[in-house]
Amino acid sequence: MGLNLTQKILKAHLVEGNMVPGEEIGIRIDQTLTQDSTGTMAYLQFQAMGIDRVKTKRSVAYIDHNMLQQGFENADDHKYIQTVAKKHGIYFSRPGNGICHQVHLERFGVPGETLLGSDSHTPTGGGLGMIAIGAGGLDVAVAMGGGTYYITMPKVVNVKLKGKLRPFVTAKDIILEVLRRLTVKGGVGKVIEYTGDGIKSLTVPERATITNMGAELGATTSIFPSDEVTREFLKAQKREDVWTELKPDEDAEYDEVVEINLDELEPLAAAPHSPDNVKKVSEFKDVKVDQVAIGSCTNSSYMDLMKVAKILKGKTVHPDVSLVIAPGSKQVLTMLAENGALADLIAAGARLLESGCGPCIGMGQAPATDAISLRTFNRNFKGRCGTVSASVYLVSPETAAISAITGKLTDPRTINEDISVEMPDEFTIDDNMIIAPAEDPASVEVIQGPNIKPFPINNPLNDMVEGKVLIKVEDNITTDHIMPSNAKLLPFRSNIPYLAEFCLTPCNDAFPKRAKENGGGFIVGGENYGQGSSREHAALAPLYLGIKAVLVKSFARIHKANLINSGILTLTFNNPEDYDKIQEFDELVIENVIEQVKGNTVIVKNKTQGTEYEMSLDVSERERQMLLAGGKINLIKQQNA
Ligand code: MIC
Ligand code: SF4
Repeated sequence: MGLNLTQKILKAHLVEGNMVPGEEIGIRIDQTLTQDSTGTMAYLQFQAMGIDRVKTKRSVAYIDHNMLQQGFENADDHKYIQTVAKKHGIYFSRPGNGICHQVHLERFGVPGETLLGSDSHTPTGGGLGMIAIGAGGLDVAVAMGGGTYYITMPKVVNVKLKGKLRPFVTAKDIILEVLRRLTVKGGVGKVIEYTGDGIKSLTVPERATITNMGAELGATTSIFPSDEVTREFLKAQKREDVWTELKPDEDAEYDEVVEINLDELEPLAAAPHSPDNVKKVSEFKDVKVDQVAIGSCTNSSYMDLMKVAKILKGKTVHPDVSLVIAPGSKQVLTMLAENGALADLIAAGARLLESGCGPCIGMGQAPATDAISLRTFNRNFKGRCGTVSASVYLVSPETAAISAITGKLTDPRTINEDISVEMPDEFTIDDNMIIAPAEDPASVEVIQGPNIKPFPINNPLNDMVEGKVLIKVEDNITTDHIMPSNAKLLPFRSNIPYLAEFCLTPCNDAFPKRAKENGGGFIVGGENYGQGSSREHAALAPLYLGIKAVLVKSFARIHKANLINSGILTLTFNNPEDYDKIQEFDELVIENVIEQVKGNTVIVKNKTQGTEYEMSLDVSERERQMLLAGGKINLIKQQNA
């Protein structure tokens, strides 16, 4: 039987385990990336491991998230990351150089290699034919030290793209269509592999838009083959030497097949407040728009912004709309400046932001009360933009640009001009904002300013775990609920005690206080608990607050791994009715935990209701050891001793 591309790359990197879907495998990681809002933790953890120099082929530290510097905090973090990177063999991409995923695609990604990033949109690299996976900072730290990365061997879903997109229908609409069909939990435990004659007409940045937003499916990653289109892109980046052809075997098998006919697609939009709440743009009537934001790791490439510039050229932004644009990288911004497109954007009234995540993570540009914001981004969770009452729609750059002019959500097919853009033969290349690691590490002093606080570490598991249900939440709770991030909180990503004060507050303001008053306890959740970001702060803050176990209907992949890395029990209800019966403030107890953790079923007693729940502990042998030890760091220390 032939192999699909996912299986081929995983096989070439397999260190442990059998490639049977559902079983744990260990893979070798070639490259890592971090960004600043998860990076400080990752490097503190890397330093705690006592390894001098990274053992990967390439590790890069980006500064792109926490760019507002209202106080010393973000600047402290930047300085720490810059110095720690220099000392330990990591390339450093300075603030202003661009969004990690965009820059990595341009300058570092290599087809067929594995990439582990402390950011959930790391799968952007799948657009180049990489197995690129998002993970918590600690997993990335271990990979930097040469350690194996463990995942559940995924099922592979083949999305066959047929035909060709019609004008004004875009790569964004393809991934929105996949989200419409599979939903935000449809990708859990799966890799989405794209094939079919339709991929030939998609450039690498367009493919990267699709693999990027595959994160919203909950998928382990998404991947395209590496073909002539990939070679052209790498050649234009003066990196043709890293190109290899990669494709599935002719007789490759897949666990599921989804077919999309590109000729039939229309411009789509994800309505508030979930990326899978997708409808045709033409179905929305009179959605009056207050803000349009263009950029993010999904849609900020040269090609995207050139199309936006063509639509805006000679026009003026609607008087009721604030249009903000954040180019994906210095390369993109330079090229727009060189060819005059930047002037067209400015002349039309766009507000230019520096190259970075910006409004996507609520770093400024929060919309007005009850405002409607159209964004080319990937997540529209309630409150993520910084304004809880705002409604965010996710759209393509073309839909965003035309809507900025008309003032309402508008189908871009109403444009009568040709806005096609050719892929450049050569991008403008200047890596002067990337700093290479030191030749002489001993000469580098790591500067750790006062914003950087130690991270919490759990204790080995007690034989009896008890406490109250401190909160009960519904399905699809995101890490933006568990550990909110906005311009006010992001500066404290290196300060867990402070962040913990805001843990789960979008669901219930009282949660941190309850946790403290009760000396910790339990969290109860519904399906797909912890979807979204890779931030391990969503596990470290509960750990700091004394959370011992999280009881849910199902988990999202990265958050579950982060909880286990922190030594927090991850239990799922065997009988979904038990979720309905359990109440906030119920007193729970798990007896003989040390013995129970060795098996797959854990009995949780509800002392208040006099009942008990049969729950699954669906973890690998290695993860059981971690839970017993009180987390990954304790286990590593035990093993080293
Ligand atoms: C996001 O898009 O939510 C982030 C901010 O990039 C996160 C990382 C973080 O929380 O720092 C992600 O996607 O992993
Ligand atoms: Fe940055 Fe937004 Fe991409 Fe996250 S999703 S990496 S915040 S641009």
